[in-house]
Amino acid sequence: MKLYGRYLSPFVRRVATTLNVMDQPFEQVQVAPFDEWDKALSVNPVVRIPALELDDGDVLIDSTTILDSLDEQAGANALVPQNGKERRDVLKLVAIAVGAMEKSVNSAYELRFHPKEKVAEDWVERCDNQTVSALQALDAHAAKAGPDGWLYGSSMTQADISATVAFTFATLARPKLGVAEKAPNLAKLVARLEATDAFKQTHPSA
Ligand SMILES: N[C@@H](CCC(=O)N[C@@H](CS)C(=O)NCC(=O)O)C(=O)O
Repeated sequence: MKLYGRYLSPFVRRVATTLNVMDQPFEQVQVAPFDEWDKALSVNPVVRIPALELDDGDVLIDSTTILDSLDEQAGANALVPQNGKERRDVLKLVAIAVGAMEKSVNSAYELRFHPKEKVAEDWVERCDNQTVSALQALDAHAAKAGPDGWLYGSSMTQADISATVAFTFATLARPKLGVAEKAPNLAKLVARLEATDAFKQTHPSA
């Protein structure tokens, strides 16, 4: 399999980390969508990353779709429960984590693509507040889970992977938010997971 994208993208990173957790070997193909239009377009008509090329040549796009497909292949080892309330609950936590990613990406894009005098400060502030609100909601689950626990249930789910990636991205993209102080329980879970090989190999600084 080939994973197109960079680990600075939280959407790419959650796919890469999931592949590692599932022991699925893959080759990373670096693509910077803002600098390499044609390369990104060659795998995704929306010109975004991630894209995952399967061994049969099929190309999947969008991290949610890719993760759904990996879970389907994993069967009983899927990282989202297959049905019922468990599935709904985990998907809600994942949606909160992905929301945090989207909002910190929005802030970062606003600051990157507008000259300082044209930055919509109120939009950046709203996105930052949404990032913090989402991470604090995950923090409440981490508090209940305790030091060795998981955001949901008794083993790792996609909620833990996506929450960790969202948190680390927010610390890098929006350091002024001080998310480690605002979500201290989540910070402990993140420290635990970022110390494992599956996460170390996909850290944006790796
Ligand atoms: N919903 C998509 C979001 C992907 C996304 O926004 N990727 C960013 C990188 S962080 C990108 O490719 N941005 C380029 C653009 O939007 O033009 C997913 O989950 O994969």
